[in-house]
Amino acid sequence: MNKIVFITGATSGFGAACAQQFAEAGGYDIIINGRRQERLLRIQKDIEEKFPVNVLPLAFDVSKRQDVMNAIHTLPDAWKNISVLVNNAGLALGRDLFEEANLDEWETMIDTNVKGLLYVTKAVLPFMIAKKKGHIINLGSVAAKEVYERGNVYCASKFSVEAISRSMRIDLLRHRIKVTAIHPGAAETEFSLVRFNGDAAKAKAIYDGFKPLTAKDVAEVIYYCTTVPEHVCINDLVLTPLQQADAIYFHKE
Ligand code: NDP
Ligand code: 8X3
Repeated sequence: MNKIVFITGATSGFGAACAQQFAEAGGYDIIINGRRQERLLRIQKDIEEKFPVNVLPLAFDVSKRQDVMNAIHTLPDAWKNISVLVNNAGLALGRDLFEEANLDEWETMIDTNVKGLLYVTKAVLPFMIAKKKGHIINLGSVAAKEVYERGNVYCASKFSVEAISRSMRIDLLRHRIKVTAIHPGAAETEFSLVRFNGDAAKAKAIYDGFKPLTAKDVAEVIYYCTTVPEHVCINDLVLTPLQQADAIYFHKE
């Protein structure tokens, strides 16, 4: 019987690449989440045509508490046996000085990156606690390690993911649940397009002068964290492009 991996934010970027990665590796059926139902259906079809796995599309907005609870509590029984939860759904909106930034954008980042992660985890945890086994993988960022100019609330939301991951790891020790925080540097996905409200030129310029990570690079590392022996937990992992040292220092050519 296949294990089950539940990936939030799987309609694009790291989440979509993770779904492909787990499917390719085999041994997992995959729950994919995102708000865009048509993309979920396309990804389900694509993966199920290529690999002998089952994919369950589960469209909901992670920031809507009741929708999260309804979607997860009403999962068919066979899909409740979740082994790995990848809390990946998230976004940055804007890159503005503190005094100029938009309050609605701040709230959306906090609601999605922090509260969304908490809601999904709270809903999934009882399944893992019942079997005294599970692995929660949270997507932080280099922005969880250093703040940078105009990063303000995005950085704060990722510092929260870092703190939540650390406290989860302590509280869930007794349940034998692993907690891994993954902190990527600059990766070319739809992230910057979303951050700059669809401005493709501005989004592309972020990656000028260096070779960014790809979604596949990050997905391979996430998957790797699930392959270490049962008694081993990778707690915290930072990966950056070769030309990036941390959230601030780049060597651009
Ligand atoms: P993408 O924009 O490519 O993907 C983001 C995913 O999150 C999409 O599938 C989107 O789906 C989903 N999402 C956003 N808001 C919600 C919501 N409210 N409910 C459900 N799903 C949602 O970005 P990345 O793949 O790059 O980012 C994934 C994660 O990695 C994020 O947490 C991001 O902060 C983090 N990260 C990204 C880095 C980068 O440089 N790209 C570096 C470090 C961390 P939909 O729109 O269909 O809802
Ligand atoms: C995304 C990477 O550098 O834009 O978390 O904060 S960065």
